Amino acid sequence: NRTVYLKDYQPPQWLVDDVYLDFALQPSATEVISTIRYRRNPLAEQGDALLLDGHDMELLSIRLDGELLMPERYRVHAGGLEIPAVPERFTLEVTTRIDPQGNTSLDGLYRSGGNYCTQCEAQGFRKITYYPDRPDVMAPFTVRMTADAADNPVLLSNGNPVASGKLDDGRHWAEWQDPFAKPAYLFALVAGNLACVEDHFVTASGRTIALRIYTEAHHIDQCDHAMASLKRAMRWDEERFGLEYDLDLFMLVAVDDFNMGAMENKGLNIFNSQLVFASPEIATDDDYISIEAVIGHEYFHNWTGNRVTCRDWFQLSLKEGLTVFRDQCFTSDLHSAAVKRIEDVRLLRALQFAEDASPMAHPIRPASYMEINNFYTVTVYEKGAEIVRLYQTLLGIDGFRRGMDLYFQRHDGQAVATEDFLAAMADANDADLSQMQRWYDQAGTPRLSVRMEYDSAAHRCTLHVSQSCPSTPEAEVKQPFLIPLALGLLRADGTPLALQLAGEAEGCGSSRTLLVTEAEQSFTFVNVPEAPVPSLLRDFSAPVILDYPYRAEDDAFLMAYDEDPFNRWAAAQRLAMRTMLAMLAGEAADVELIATAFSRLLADPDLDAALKAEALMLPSESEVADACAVADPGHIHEVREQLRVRIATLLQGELESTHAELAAASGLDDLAMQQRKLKNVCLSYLLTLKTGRVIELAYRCFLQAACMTDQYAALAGLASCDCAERKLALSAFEAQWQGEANVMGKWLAVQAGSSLPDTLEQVKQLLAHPAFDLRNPNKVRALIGTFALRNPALFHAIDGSGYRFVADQVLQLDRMNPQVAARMVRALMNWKRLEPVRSGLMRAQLQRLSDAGLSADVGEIVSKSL
Ligand code: B3K
Ligand code: ZN
Repeated sequence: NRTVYLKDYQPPQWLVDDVYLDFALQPSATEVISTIRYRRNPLAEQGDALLLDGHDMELLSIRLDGELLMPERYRVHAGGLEIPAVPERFTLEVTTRIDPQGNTSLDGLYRSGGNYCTQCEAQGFRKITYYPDRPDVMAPFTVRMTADAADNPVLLSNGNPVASGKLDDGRHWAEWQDPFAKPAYLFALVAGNLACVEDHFVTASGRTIALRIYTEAHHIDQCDHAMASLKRAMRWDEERFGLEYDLDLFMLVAVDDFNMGAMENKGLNIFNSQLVFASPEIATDDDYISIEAVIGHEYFHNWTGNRVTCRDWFQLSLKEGLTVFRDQCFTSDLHSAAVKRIEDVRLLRALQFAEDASPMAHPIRPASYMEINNFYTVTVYEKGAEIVRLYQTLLGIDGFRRGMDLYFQRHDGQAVATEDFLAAMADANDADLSQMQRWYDQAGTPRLSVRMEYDSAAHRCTLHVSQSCPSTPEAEVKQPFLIPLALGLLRADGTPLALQLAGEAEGCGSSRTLLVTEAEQSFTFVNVPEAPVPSLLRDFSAPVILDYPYRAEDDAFLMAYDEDPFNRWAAAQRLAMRTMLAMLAGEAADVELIATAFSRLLADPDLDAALKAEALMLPSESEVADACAVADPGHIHEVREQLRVRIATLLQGELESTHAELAAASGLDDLAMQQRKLKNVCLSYLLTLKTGRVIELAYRCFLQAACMTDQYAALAGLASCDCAERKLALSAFEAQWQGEANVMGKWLAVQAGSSLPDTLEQVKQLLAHPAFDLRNPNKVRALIGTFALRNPALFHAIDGSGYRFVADQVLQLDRMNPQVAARMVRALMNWKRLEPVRSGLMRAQLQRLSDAGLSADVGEIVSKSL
């Protein structure tokens, strides 16, 4: 398979004036006529050949300016179509035949639940017609479709409906026009039997926008939360960024078969139904928050992605990092900012830091790829969002806004590169941000080491800061990054010190941000009356690993007194990590200290319930594995469980009383959600005791649950207990929810995530259960994905059974859906980091895969891992 390089970028040879698409929709044989006006790009190299992308289609005919081309006038090869001689300007009419029903890759035009839908990002449009399928070719689209009227009463595409009508053969047609020039990856078509909820939004300038959510009729009453979220997102983008919606109609369609979360097609977002449907009975509090966040995310893409798009796919983070940052701010403004920050950082540390340390490590702007779909990663998305956040940390909220305003002023309607974003931020603020470029070009997680030196005679405190970054596939040696280091200094009584750097006239504030720009630097604070405890990297001011020689007592102290809620959480995580690493090394671990610190947190009247819950959740097994030079996943699981049992034993009384006090939390407001979160963390600790009494408690919670949050938490807890109540709860849940596909996904996931020894056997049996379907990505993620990626103890079984199972599934899946298979195969990437026995077993499965015929998607990951 071919590697594509950023350095080889060339502007497009041909530009498109407009696109007219005509679809004759039939499940297994859809004919597409594309009529496209091309003109030579004056800025590109000369040459008379027209090269178009396209595959997986049957080519029926080509007309150039009306003339039918005989086969000797063009060449069709594996990746596309070449017409050696074309004039300066011409109209090309291409007719292709495609098979939506047979399209199991869910990329291009396919069928879901008997309806037609599309997914074109990144390169699905080339499976619909021949086209220069690259984001820097932008054009206005007009789309006409005809379909059987009884099966497909609803016919949708981007933009505005312009005409429709009936035909005599039971078919009907509709025509849509999108006035905004767009790349082909934003094209969408939906046709089928769909119900619709309708609402409207009045923009800041007074325009009324029609809002429609389409779904199968029996889900129509589960769309209220999605609609309310959409309206909140529209309002928020106006208020925070001055950005208004630009068409008169905004449509959102929910489908069950979808490779990712959702897609921002212009005016016609298509969503995985999991991220639309909600009611307290079927969706957890976390689901509610993610639905709101993803609806926001796709809506925000209308400006960051659609109006200003990417020049090429190496620039993916230009739209994704920025849009994730925007959706993070949206959630943070609407709910608890501290909790949102903690959850985002938890995810970044658990998944992105691991990716940075894996064979697939890449910068947020990769320099090369084999399969672009493999680069929709936590690095491009979540680390990308952290890098956008750096601008805001450096420039302030207002400075960041000035940069955004300039970015849109300069680039509206263009396809641009990450350098253009950097330049807009710098120019709007008259700032030199050139060092920021390194965050785009260098992969790896920098380590920031800080050492403190206190001079008691001079009352000076010096922080010696150094940064380093490990080698990653793209580069051995790294240049220093620009790292904002937010910090405070605490006195022994827990109060903050006023911070005054040497050379400054007076102290100002108790929190400030130092700029680390070099490999080694020192910062001296004066008027420091006693040796302080530093609170470093407040609010996670940069995506780095902090290294400071904190003692366990310092962590317990910061947990209790830090002004920065994020750092109270970070101290709790560090204390827990330290305890687990000591246990792993067979050293004495001070469990009393951590239990006392947790107990103090639980009793703190000033701390909200969600922050308590976050602090009580120990770092995950994979985070512990990342902290070990060589990981033994079995031992890590044992140690983490042991620590949970010991904490639960010491705090049983408090956990029970907190659980009881919060039992009545009801409703969907933030307070109730926070209380349920803490309540269920308490329950999960209590369940580690596995006594009849706690099992009974959990089963009662399951039976009496008034919402999915509580029902699911109790079920997930029981799923890891070998008891009669486990079976009862699982079958009751199944009986109650067999009609709700997405809820059955949760039922599969709790079983795949169970720590009971026969979990793999259960998972294998569930493959044959009617609730499972290998063609449905949600079900694959729920069952196979949970086992492979979120159940390290059993996935890493010492006999290699977990690895073999996942490799088996990847092989099967790869034949139908390479994108989903490529997600699963990532579980097998990190054999080099494991102890020798598992390492060999995992590598053998990779080798076995490599010897089989693989898709480009899976092939890239396997070859880079071996
Ligand atoms: N832009 C899409 C992701 C497309 C993934 C293609 N393999 C969803 C999003 O990030 O908003
Ligand atoms: Zn996105």
